[in-house]
Amino acid sequence: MRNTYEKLQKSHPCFGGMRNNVGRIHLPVSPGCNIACRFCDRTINDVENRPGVTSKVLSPEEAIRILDKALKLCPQITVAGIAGPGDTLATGYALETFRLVKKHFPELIKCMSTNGLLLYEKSDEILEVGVDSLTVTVNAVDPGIEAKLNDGILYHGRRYAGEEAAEILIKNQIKGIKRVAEGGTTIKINTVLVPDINGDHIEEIAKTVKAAGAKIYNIIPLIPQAGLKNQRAPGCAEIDGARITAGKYIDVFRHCQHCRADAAGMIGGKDYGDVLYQRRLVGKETFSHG
Ligand code: CLF
Ligand code: SF4
Repeated sequence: MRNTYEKLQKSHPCFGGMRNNVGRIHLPVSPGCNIACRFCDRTINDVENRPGVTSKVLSPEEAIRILDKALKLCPQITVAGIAGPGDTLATGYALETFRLVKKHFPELIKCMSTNGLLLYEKSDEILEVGVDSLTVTVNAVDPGIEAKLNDGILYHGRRYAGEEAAEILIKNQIKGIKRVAEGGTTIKINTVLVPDINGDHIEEIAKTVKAAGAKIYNIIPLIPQAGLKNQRAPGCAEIDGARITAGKYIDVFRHCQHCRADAAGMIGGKDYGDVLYQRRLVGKETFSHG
C-alpha cells in the first residue's frame, strides 16, 4: 500500500515538517539524460555539486548494498530516493533499483525525481513498483518560455528543438502527472526560478500542476552556469515572492537543500556520501533534481 500525502507529511523529509527526525539517501543509478536544460552542465565527476554531477554511478545491485550500509550508519533514513545524476526514466536502472528496494527494504519510502519527458509512457511501471513520491521538474507550462530554458529533447530516437521540443515535454509532463497522481503517488513539482525568463510565470505553473494533481511545490533558485551563465540568479525577495504566489494554489516546500544525486543522511545534517560512495571534494553551492 503506497503512502498517502498525509502519511508522507509525517515520514518524508521533503514533504512535511519531519526533516529533523528522518533522513533520505539518494542512489545515483541513472546515467544519461534525454533533454537539454540550458542551465545544466552534465559532467559526471566528483568535485562539483550539480544536477548531472555525482561521484559515481552505481548498478542497481550495488545500490542495494550501499542502502544496507547506509541504514546501519544512519537508521533515521526513511526514504530511498533516486534523483539522477541524469534522468531516472531515460534508462531502466531506477525502476529496476526500486524493484529491488521493494523486495529487500519494503518499509522504505520510494522517492523518484524526473524531468517528465517519459512520465506518461512509464506511468504504469512507476505505479507498479510502488513509487510513493515523485518529483517532476516543470520549469514552464508555456512552450515559448520553456524553449528559452531548454535546448531540446531526444524522444523516441528523434531530436526536437525549440518550441516543438518544449510542447512535447510539457504535454508529457502534465499527462504523466495526472496519470501517476490518479494512481496514488504523491507528486512534488520543482521549478528552477530564472527571474528574467520564468519569473512572471510561476502562478501559471502552480495553477496548472495543482489542477493536474500535484500536492507540493518547490522553487529552486537558478545557479547561473552552462547556457544560462549570463542570466541572473533570483534574490531572496524574488524567491519569497514566487513562493507566496505559488502558495495561493499549492503547498510550498521551503527547506530544500539542493541535494546531490548521491546525498545520504539527514537533510541539512551530516552527509554520509563520503563514507558510502568514494571520497568527494567539497562542491560549490548548487541546486539539484531532488
Ligand atoms: Fe530526494 Fe527529492 Fe525525494 Fe527528497 S531530496 S528525491 S524529494 S528524498 Fe528534498 Fe533534497 Fe530538496 Fe530534493 S531537500 S533537493 S526536495
Ligand atoms: Fe540536466 Fe537534469 Fe535537465 Fe537532464 S533533466 S538536462 S540532467 S538538469
